[in-house]
Amino acid sequence: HGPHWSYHGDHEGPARWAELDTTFETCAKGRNQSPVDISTTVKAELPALQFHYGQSEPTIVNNGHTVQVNVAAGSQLKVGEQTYELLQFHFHTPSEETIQGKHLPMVAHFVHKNATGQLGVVAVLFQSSPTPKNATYAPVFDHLPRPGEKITVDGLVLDLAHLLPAERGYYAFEGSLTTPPCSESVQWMVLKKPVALGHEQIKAFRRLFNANARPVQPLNGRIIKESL
Ligand code: SG4
Ligand code: ZN
Repeated sequence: HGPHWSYHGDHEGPARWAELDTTFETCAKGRNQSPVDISTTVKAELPALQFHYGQSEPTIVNNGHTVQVNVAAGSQLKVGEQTYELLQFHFHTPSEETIQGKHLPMVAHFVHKNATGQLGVVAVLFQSSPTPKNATYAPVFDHLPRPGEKITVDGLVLDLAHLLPAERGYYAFEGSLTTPPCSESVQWMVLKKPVALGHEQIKAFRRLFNANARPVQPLNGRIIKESL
């Protein structure tokens, strides 16, 4: 682990990340940073997102910045010629990416890597549902670890494919990690259709992380493509 950074305060907050360590300088100098606001888009014939997700007995980790769910190897995402392997997913509240300037209450980022080591992140936005629980996400939200804790639950199996919305329309753009070291060349795919997450589940996450979202970053001429 490197230097300490956080989402709050004048010393370690997002505006200071680049000053905390030389390896974090991209957080300030990068021209293709994430997250971004999604408002002006260009409609384009984007390749379909083909999720070949399986089931996994996950490990749930609280790394102090988020709750992250590490999944077993073997779940893939195919986009055009690219094949990505799913590594993990994790959460932010409110959503890091905004739609027409507005945050959703939460987002999950599904982090994938291709054979050349390039990252592709799929964002699943959450809206709050009056129903207390989304059953598919319940295995995670019923076992939220405390900071520094790592949990595996015997017999707990996540059906990864069901974590995604049925509709696969998406926005695509180039970006970065939204945390230090803010490395670029990350391919971002934001699913347009939000998933309903139970208000109790959102509350449970917010008890751990009051807010863990980096502010939106300038597009600097980047174009956001939107699937037809
Ligand atoms: C979260 O802090 C994850 O726990 C990190 O995962 C992740 O970094 C980081 O977010 C940035 O990812 O989709 N928000 S993001 O841009 O995946 C990486 C780990 O530290 C490298 C493994
Ligand atoms: Zn993230």
